[in-house]
Amino acid sequence: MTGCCAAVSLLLCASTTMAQQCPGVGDCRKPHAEPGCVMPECCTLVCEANPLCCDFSWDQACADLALKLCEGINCPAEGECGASHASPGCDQFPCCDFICAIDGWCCSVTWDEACANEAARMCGVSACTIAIPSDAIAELEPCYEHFNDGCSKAPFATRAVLFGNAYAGKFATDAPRDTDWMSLGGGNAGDEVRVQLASEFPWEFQIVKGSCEGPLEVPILAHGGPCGDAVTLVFTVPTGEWYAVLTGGVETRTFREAFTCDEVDPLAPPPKEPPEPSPYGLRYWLRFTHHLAADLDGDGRVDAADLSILLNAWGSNGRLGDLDGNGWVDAADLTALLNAWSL
Ligand SMILES: [Ca+2]
Ligand SMILES: [Ca+2]
Ligand SMILES: [Ca+2]
Ligand SMILES: [Ca+2]
Repeated sequence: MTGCCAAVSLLLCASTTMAQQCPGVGDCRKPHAEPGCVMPECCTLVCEANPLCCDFSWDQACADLALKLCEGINCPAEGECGASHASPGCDQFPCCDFICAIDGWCCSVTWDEACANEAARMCGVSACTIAIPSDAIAELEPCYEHFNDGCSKAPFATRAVLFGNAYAGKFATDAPRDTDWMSLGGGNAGDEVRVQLASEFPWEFQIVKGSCEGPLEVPILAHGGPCGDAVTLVFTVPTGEWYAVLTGGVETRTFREAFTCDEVDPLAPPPKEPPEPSPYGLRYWLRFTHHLAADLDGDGRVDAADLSILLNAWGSNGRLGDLDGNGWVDAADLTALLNAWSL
């Protein structure tokens, strides 16, 4: 026992040495000569139960205690964070802890290629703040509420958006995670849509088609961010019922944890103690613009000039004028053009 313990109570001494020894060195699940072990939370739990593990050495009794008390605490563990390995967890505590918070697979099953890629991309990033356009319309969906989560959360609801306007929103995880579903007013199948998008977190953008009863198809799936200038995505309006959906995620996983709400509503507090704040911000903005498929000369209107182009291409297999994409310019295309006629 160190000298301090002669003068102060054993409890105070134990808590002092615990603070000094956690985290220590050595695997918490295996005995080793040094006091303490490498997983901070597990080390603290074990030493609270048995201060000798932090005073003298991490013996078999301490290792046994760790196996009993530290289930689910897996960081740090053996193996480089940036390389895949069979065992769960990796050797850098903050990185391992963050990746495991958003991707439980990495700490419960195996640190696979996806975990290594997520670590390479997300560990050590610093938060950024994006500039939201001053004319952007606010989402009015508090964190932990689900006002526009489409088929993800009953009752079905979406955010109604119009071409040309900018819309701001926030993404925070909870159970279930936040998904922002948008219904676009206007636009016909075949029209080209551009989406300008910037966010403070890695985003996942989808075009979802069909009804909640199924089948739901995802003809467009894109990922990007965080930070930097707005990117522009281009897609074609599908036929039938469809929605644009924005949420957080990377190619390998969608985010379900670690994006903590930054607003606290006393009437709707978080359902559980939130995890450490995400290294990312929660805000995004986007703007949809569109180009009418039938606007063949691209002047923003469907009128006689476009009709003339279509009639000149009549019967040909040229792409210009083939609005329904069946390979020929014919009566079906003429009907589509007349239906899109600008008033
Ligand atoms: Ca939202
Ligand atoms: Ca939402
Ligand atoms: Ca035109
Ligand atoms: Ca056609």
